[in-house]
Amino acid sequence: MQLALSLGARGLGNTWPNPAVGCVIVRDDRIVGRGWTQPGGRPHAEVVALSQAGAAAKGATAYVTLEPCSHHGKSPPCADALIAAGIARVVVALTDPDPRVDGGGLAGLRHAGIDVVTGVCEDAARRSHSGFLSRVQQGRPMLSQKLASSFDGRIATGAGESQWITGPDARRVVHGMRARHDAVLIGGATARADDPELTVRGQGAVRQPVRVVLSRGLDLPVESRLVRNLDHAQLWLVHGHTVGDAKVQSWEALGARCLPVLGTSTGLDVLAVMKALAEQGLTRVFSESGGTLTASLLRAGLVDELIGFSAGLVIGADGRPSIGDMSLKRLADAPRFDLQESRVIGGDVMHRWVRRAG
Ligand code: AOF
Ligand code: ZN
Repeated sequence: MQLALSLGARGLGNTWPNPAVGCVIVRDDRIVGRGWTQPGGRPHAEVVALSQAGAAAKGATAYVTLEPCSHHGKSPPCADALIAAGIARVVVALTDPDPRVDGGGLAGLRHAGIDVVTGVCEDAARRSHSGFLSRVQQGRPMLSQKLASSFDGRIATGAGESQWITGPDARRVVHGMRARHDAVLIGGATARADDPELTVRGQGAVRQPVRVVLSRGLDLPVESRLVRNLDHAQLWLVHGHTVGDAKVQSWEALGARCLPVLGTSTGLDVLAVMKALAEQGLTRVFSESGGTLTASLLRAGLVDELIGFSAGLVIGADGRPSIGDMSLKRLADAPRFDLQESRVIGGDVMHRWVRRAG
């Protein structure tokens, strides 16, 4: 199952709206098939592993990180394919909460006389599938928030200079993280200040994450780097309902997709934004937002993971903070995170934190 999990993880960022599943088929203590969900979400992992195993699948055990599907969707059900191939035993990490499956795959396998075991490496599978689980069960994608700041938590000087605070090694790691998410998100202020490209570079061939920019008034410069790569990296602009049709149409003519959501006095309703992104199929979003948007996301309880890169320079209180005003009075109301990982990367330190439940 651990091998199946690591194979499945190869698909992270590439399979949305589907989960990134892994599958290993073992016969007489030999691996005869390995598969993972393919880019765009199909073929499913089991289909890939079964086709590799061929006739050797007969009497074999299949290890799958998510319950095999039972619905007639865009491809025939994997549970049926496992049955037809003569698999004798199926070991599953986690039940698929998709209402079209939700136990139906396990029931079908058992009904066909297959020995089914569930809950193997379930916690690891829950972590690996957290984006898909969040989309299906909460109607929003999982959100990782990246912060790259000075020792004292600043992301720019008071005059706005921000390039570069962390070193090239940390920035390379960030590109790898972008690649394992479905989308990269920033606010209009960061788009205007940094003019970022937000693509994945230096990681070999990958499906480029969708670039999502939040701008209530859709007031972004047309001559930005974001519009230069529209042929291979999508650009979605989330804006308020009050933006005029002409503005929307001019961005769509450039190749961007515009998504209207509820606005607030200061920006956009960030929960509505996340729901809109999940409706479009996104499961894993990597936020590289600046201080104001980051504070809104945290305040709304939408940040599942915090990834902080801290550099050995000090900017001081007149610099721009990585997290803006949260208007917190009581520590009890502060969002709490638990440390998952800490690593030295080049001259910087990376800390990865996961939101504490409850
Ligand atoms: C599997 N193996 O590798 C994946 C599964 O739109 P479809 O027909 O491709 O079905 C998508 C659903 O299938 C998705 O919502 C999830 O429930 C399941 N994904 N299932 O057996 C896989 N990726
Ligand atoms: Zn399937």
